[in-house]
Amino acid sequence: MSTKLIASLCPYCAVGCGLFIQVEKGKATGIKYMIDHPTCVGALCPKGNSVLELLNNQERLVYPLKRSGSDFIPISWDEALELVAQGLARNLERYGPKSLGFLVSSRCNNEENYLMQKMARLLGSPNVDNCARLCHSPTVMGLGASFGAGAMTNNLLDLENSKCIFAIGTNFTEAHPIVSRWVEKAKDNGAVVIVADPRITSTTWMADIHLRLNPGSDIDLLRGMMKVIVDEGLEDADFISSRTTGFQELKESLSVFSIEEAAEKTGLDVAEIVKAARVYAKSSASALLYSMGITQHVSGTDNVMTCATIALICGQIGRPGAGVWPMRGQNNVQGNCDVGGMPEFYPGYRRSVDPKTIEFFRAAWNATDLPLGPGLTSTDMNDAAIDGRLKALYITGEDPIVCDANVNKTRRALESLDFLVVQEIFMTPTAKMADVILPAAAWAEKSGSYTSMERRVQWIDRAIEPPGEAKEGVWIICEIARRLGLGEVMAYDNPSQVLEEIRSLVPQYKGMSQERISRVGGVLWPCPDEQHPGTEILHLQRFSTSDGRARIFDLQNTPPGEVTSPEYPILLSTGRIVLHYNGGSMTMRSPSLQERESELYVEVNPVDASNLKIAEGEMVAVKTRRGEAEARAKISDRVMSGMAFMPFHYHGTNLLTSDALDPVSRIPEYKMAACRIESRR
Ligand SMILES: Nc1nc2c(c(=O)[nH]1)N[C@H]1C(S)=C(S)[C@@H](COP(=O)(O)OP(=O)(O)OC[C@H]3O[C@@H](n4cnc5c(=O)[nH]c(N)nc54)[C@H](O)[C@@H]3O)O[C@H]1N2
Ligand SMILES: Nc1nc2c(c(=O)[nH]1)N[C@H]1C(S)=C(S)[C@@H](COP(=O)(O)OP(=O)(O)OC[C@H]3O[C@@H](n4cnc5c(=O)[nH]c(N)nc54)[C@H](O)[C@@H]3O)O[C@H]1N2
Ligand code: SF4
Ligand SMILES: [Mo]
Repeated sequence: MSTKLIASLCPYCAVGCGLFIQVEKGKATGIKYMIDHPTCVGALCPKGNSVLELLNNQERLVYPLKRSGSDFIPISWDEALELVAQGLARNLERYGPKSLGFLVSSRCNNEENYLMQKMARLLGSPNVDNCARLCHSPTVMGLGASFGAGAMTNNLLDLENSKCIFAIGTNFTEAHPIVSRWVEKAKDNGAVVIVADPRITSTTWMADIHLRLNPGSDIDLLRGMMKVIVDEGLEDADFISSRTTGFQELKESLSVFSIEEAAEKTGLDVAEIVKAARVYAKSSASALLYSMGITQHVSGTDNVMTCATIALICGQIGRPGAGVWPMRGQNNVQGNCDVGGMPEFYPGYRRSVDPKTIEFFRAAWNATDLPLGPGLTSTDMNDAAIDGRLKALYITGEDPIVCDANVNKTRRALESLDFLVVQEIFMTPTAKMADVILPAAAWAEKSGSYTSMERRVQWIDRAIEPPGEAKEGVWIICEIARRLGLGEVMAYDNPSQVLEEIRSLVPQYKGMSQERISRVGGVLWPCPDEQHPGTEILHLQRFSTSDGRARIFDLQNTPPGEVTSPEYPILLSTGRIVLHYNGGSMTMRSPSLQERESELYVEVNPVDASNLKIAEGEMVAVKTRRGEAEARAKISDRVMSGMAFMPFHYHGTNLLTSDALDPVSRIPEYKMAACRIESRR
C-alpha cells in the first residue's frame, strides 16, 4: 500500500506553519510534523493539530446550490456558473460596474485572489476588498505612510535576537501561539518582555512588565514613553538625523505634554511608564509587536503610526532583533493585499487612484478600460447596499454575517442586494443568505501559494481531491469570466500560470519561481530576481518611501466612537481565544476544539458581578445600542472593573459591537462598545 507525505501548510493563521499531510489511497489519513520548517520547527498549535477533522468533515459543501424559497436545491455546475454570470451581468447592465462588489478571501491562495480582483476590475468594478479591512488596514495605511511599506519588518525567527520585546495590543500566545517559542527563546537570552494590554491574558503572564492600560489609551502611553525618552536623551540622534524626517515637530509637541498626563489617561503609574520607556529605548535591539488592540479603534491608523514613531526615534528598526512586527491575521491576508485584494491598490501596491496605475494594468491585462480607485471598502459596501448603490456581491471565503461589526446592519445590507453569491467550504450564516452557493476546494485540495505574516511566500501542491463536486477557485473564476466575455484575457489552465503572471506584475515576487517557493520555508519578499535569496529584514539601509527616509508623525489621541453612559455603563471589548478561529465555520466543526470550548461567554470583573448580582456560570443578557446577546457569565479579574470581554467566534457577539469607523482605514472599532449586562434570574 502506498502512503505519501505531501508538504502543506496550516490553513488558519498567518504564522504559516508547515506540516505534512499523509495520504493513503487518495484519502488524508494523518499529519506529520515538519521539523525543518524555519518558523514552526515541527510545532503546531491545537488548531494546526486538528486540520484533518476539516478535510474529512461530513458537513463540507459538495454541490453547487441555488435558493428555492427559504431552502436550497442542488444544481449542476453549468447552471450555477450561468446563474452567477447572469446575476452579475444583469446588474452591470442596469446599474453600471460600480453596482458590483467583490470580497476576496484571505483564506484562499494568491492565485485565486489575484484572479478574482482581476476579474472584478476587468468588469469595471473598483469595489474589491478583503478581511484586512477588519484587522490590518490601519497597518497597510499607517506603516505605509511611516516606512513606505505596510509589512512586518523582520521575520519571526529574528525575535530570538531581541533584547526587549514590547507587545502592545497583541495576545500572541492565543492568536499566534507558535510565536511564543521565539519570544521564550529571547527571554532565555535575557530579553525583557513588556506587554501593554487592558486584560490579563496568557501573553501578559509572559511579561516582565504588564502595562495594564485603559482601553483606547495607547497613543497616550506611547507619547508618555516618548516624553521620557526625549527628556532623558535616550533617542537615537544619529538614526533620527540620517534616516527620518519630522522629529522636530514631535519634540516640540512633547515639550507641552507631561508624563503625569499620560499616567492619568492610561490609568498607569508614572513609574511604570518610565521603566518601560527606558527598557525599550536602551536595549541593544527592541522589537515592537502589535495587533488588534492597536488597530481596531477609530484611531487605528494613528495608533499604528505612533508605534512606528517610537521605534524610529529610538532607532529600533532595520537591524537584527529590532523592528516592528504587525501580527497579521489570516493565513494569506498578507498575500491577498500584495496581489491587489484591496480597493486602494492594484497588485504590487500600485495606488488605484493614480492614472499611471491604470495605464500600466491596461497594457498588462490587454484591457480597454479599468476603474480608477479607490472603490468601496467592505465596511462601506454595507451602506452602499442599504442605500441601493451596490446591487450584486460576490463573497469568497468570508463570513460577514458573523464577523462584521454590528451584524444586524450587515444582514440588512445583504438583504437589500439584488444578487448574492457565496463561494465557501461550509454552509455559513452568510452562505445561508446567498442566491447561489459555490462549493470550493479547501487548501489541501488545490495548488497555490500563500504569504505569511513574515512575508514568507510558500507554494503547496494539492494533497487530495476535493470532496464531491467542489472545485478550486482558479477554475471557478475562469469559468465565470468566460461566461462574462472575458475568456480571452482570463484563460488559465492551472495556478502555475497565474503565479507566472503575478511574478511579472508584482515586483516583490519577481524572483519567486514555483520551484523556489515550493521548498520548505519558501522565500521572503522582496525577491527581485531568481538569484536573490529573499529579504529577512526590511529597511536595512533605506526606507521604502520616495526619498528613502521614514516619517515621524506627531499624533494625539482621539476619543473613541462610543463611550459609556448610565444606561450602558460597561465597556465591552472583544477578541480571540486559542481554540476558535474567527466566525468558527471550521473550528466549531472540529470536535477536538469544539468540545473544549463550546459556547459564548462574557468575562465580568468580580466587583461588577457583585454590583449586578451576577453569579458565576449563569446566563446573562448583554445589551448595546445595536443589539442583544445571551452569554454565560465568567467572573474573572482578567478584565478590569468597568470592562467586559467576549470572544467573537460565536454568533451573538457582533450583534453588539460598534461599527464606528477609523476615518483613514475604515476599520470598525471592535474593541470599544458601551454595554449593559443583566442577570436573567
Ligand atoms: N486562535 C485564534 N487565532 C487567531 C484568530 C482567531 O480567531 N483565533 N484570528 C486571526 C486574525 S484574523 C487576527 S487579525 C489575529 C489577531 O490577533 P490579536 O490582535 O492578538 O487578537 P485579539 O484578541 O483581537 O486582540 C489582542 C489583544 O488586544 C487587547 N486590547 C483590546 N483593546 C486594547 C487597547 O485599547 N489597547 C491595547 N494595548 N490592547 C487592547 C485585547 O485585550 C487582546 O488581548 O489573530 C489571528 N489568529
Ligand atoms: N467582535 C469582533 N469581530 C471581529 C474581530 C474582532 O476582533 N472582534 N476581528 C475581525 C478580523 S481581524 C477579521 S480578519 C474578521 C474575519 O472575518 P472573516 O474573514 O469573515 O472570517 P472567517 O471566519 O475566517 O471567514 C473565512 C471563511 O472562509 C472559509 N474558507 C476557508 N477556506 C476556504 C477556501 O479555501 N475557499 C473558500 N472559498 N472559503 C474558505 C471558511 O469556511 C470561513 O467561513 O473578523 C473580524 N471580526
Ligand atoms: S500558529 Fe497559526 S499557522 Fe501555526 S498551527 Fe497554529 S493556527 Fe496554524
Ligand atoms: Mo484578522
